[in-house]
Amino acid sequence: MSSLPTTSHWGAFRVRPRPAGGVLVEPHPEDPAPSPLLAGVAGSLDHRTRVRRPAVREGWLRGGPGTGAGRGREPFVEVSWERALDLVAGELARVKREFGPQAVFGGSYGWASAGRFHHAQSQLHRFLALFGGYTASRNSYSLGTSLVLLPRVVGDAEAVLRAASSWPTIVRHTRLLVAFGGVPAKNVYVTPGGVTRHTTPGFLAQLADAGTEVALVSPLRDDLPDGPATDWLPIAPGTDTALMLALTHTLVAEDLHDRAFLARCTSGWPVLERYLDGRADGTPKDADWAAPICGLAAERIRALARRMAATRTLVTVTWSLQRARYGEQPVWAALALACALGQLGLPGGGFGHGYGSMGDVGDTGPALRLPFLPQPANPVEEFIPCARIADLLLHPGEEYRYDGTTRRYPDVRLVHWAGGNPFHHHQDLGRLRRAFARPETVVVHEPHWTATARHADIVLPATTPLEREDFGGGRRDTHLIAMHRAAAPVGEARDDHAILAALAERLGFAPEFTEGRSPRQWLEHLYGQWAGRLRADGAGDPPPFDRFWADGEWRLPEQAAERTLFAEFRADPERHPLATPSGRIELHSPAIAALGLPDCPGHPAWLDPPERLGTPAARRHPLLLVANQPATRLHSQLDVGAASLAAKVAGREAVELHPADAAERSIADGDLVRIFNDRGACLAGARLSDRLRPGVVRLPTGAWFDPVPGTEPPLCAHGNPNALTADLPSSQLSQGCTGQHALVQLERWTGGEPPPVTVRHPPALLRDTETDTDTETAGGTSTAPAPPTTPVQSTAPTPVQPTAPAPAPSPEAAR
Ligand code: PGD
Repeated sequence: MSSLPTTSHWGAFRVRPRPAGGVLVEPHPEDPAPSPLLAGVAGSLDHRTRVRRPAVREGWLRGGPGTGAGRGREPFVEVSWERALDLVAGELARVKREFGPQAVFGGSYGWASAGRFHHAQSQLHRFLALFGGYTASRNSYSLGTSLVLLPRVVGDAEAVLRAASSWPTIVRHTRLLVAFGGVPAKNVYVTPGGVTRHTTPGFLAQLADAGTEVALVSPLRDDLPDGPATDWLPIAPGTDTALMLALTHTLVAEDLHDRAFLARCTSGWPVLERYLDGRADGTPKDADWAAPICGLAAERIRALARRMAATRTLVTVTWSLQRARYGEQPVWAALALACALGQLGLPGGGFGHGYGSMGDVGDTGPALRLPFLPQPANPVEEFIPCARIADLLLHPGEEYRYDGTTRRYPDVRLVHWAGGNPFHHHQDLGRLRRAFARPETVVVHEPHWTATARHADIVLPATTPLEREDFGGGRRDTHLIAMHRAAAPVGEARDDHAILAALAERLGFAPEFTEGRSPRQWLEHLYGQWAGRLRADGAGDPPPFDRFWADGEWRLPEQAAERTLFAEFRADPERHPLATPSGRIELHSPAIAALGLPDCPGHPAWLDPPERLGTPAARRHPLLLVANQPATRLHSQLDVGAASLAAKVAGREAVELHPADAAERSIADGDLVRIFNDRGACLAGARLSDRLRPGVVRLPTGAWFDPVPGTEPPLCAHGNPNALTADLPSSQLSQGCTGQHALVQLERWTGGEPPPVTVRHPPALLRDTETDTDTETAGGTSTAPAPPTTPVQSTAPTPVQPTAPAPAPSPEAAR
């Protein structure tokens, strides 16, 4: 059979269905650097951890809403779709009737899958808005801190992120790249919605030929690929702001700063200068001051500042730096450093944010808006910054600050999640477990038995993109890709759209939700609208839908010449002011200062994070864990795929540690280790490496959380770092995620037979005797008392009995 087109967050690819079942995956023919994650696709598709039938937690089925203590601990009962949908519709209706729609949390943060129509959150948000509203969530775990800070200090976060110098410009003009957090090559394969041509790895390789030098400021040498001439400054984690301030101090002390640029294009420099030179607080932020904080020699800091002033320099900051306590500071301080150099707006100079954090930053693809599912306004105004999910559930009614406002957490009774894995993405998972025990009902749509599905009451099996039709593309993508269906849905899985359409039917608003269209008709409709807009704007002439579908893709029109936000502004700040109160880059923000926040003052400042090497907190837990993005999967997605499994050590997630730290603890490469602090613990397999700073250990995110029964705080048998991270906000300004760092201790496992990893098997599943005789009649909303259950599988990790392949559910029939 010929191969079928599709795309994913890790790029476009082609799929060849195999006669005996399953698929073969081939890279897109035009992709110069296909993602290594492609190796994980085929194995994940029909892995035994797929949710095959709707399932209800046993305690909820017996006791109804409000029995949350059993979440994540009890077996599930497999039920028919009709029963599951009746239960969910009944709960949505009950909660709205008794408490109002804001009692439904539908923020449902998460990456879900590529595909413009079947995108899980878009579907859920549309459904809940038509239902009468829901408590939403804002911003992202990726960039929640910068998304609040940047509009205040440069006027527009998106412009900084998307209108940055392109990679070809950097290769051509940048002579020195000072990369705080590096440019981690593993991340550039990923973009929301995907890119068809991964060009960044090629540009990174070209830096070497171009003679661009890189100052890699990171505790991890692997944050920059080998190749370019690299000066590795293995900074102590969480101390970049001190280094940035010291570099800026050196520029000023040695009169290397661009006074004219500071005067013309920034506001508040005199306030920052008083802080830098110590007039404000008695402490000059010079290289001698920063050296012991950062663990770098003072002379090295001064030498770097001089090199920066002598050549075309680009200062870049990865998003990981703001995913930490006081995460605003490194972003703001880097901007100030770039302003002091005076190169903002010059090709290949100035400031950039997110090179190496995502594939589309610096990409040259067209910045076109792709087709999208229309979203009705949410009638409920309540929202939370997404990383405050545990606070929301634990502290209804409590006040908190956000972006200069004081807000109150609503009282949430029902959580409806589709397309995210909070038991992967949130910090302090022991605390999140306590939080998730509180709502009356938790509904999750998931393809896999993730930890989030296991902490739900009602789990609805969702298809993956290979099992449905869609089209997709990412920001800066070169193609719109037709996503053909390549496999029958696994088990009884249904598309999120079909699930929500069936719920809307029960709740009486199906015509508004579906608008009478089948998914294929939606695709044609959205494509047609988009093509019409493009033609009207003179931006392109897409082929008719049928032709696009048959061709499998459409090459998007080339974009106009590169234009960066700061180029126009620099040329004439009077005529092209920024959208800040002063119209300039705010190096001191009177508006932020007026908020009086102790954790985010009015100018970039060194605020000592609670967890860093060498502080009193490090006495008991002396190692600094960096919990960064994984190289072998996307967040928690594809963790059961071949690429991720091949990288496990001792059957667990691999933790990298320096040979000196290993020797101190009698740990050899490949040993099973326990990593712990007061919040929790996890098991991991040791990998020794001298490519990280001594005292630092690296455990990437995304190993499926596997709490050992009866452990409190939890011991994760698999190696999820969020068992260890703190659930603290970056600050009261942005309330962003701070999962990047945690102090830990590490020891060789000596506890005998270690607890097994259970998450690669489904949880204990029971069969609903009512479902066995279910006549599958539609309609009605019932929360009838639970019937008796019979075990089909008593204890994990025995796999559930394979079910006979089910016919593909028809979305139309589900309506
Ligand atoms: P994913 O693993 O992508 O992680 O957190 P996020 O929740 O986005 O979860 C997506 C889920 O959606 C998966 O379980 C997948 O199976 C499911 N899914 C996929 N397709 C579909 C679909 O079509 N329908 C349905 N219903 N479900 C689907 C990521 C988050 O983690 C992010 S963005 C960042 S940047 C954070 N990074 C860190 C960090 O650096 N350090 C720590 N400690 N923690 C972090 N957490 C954050």
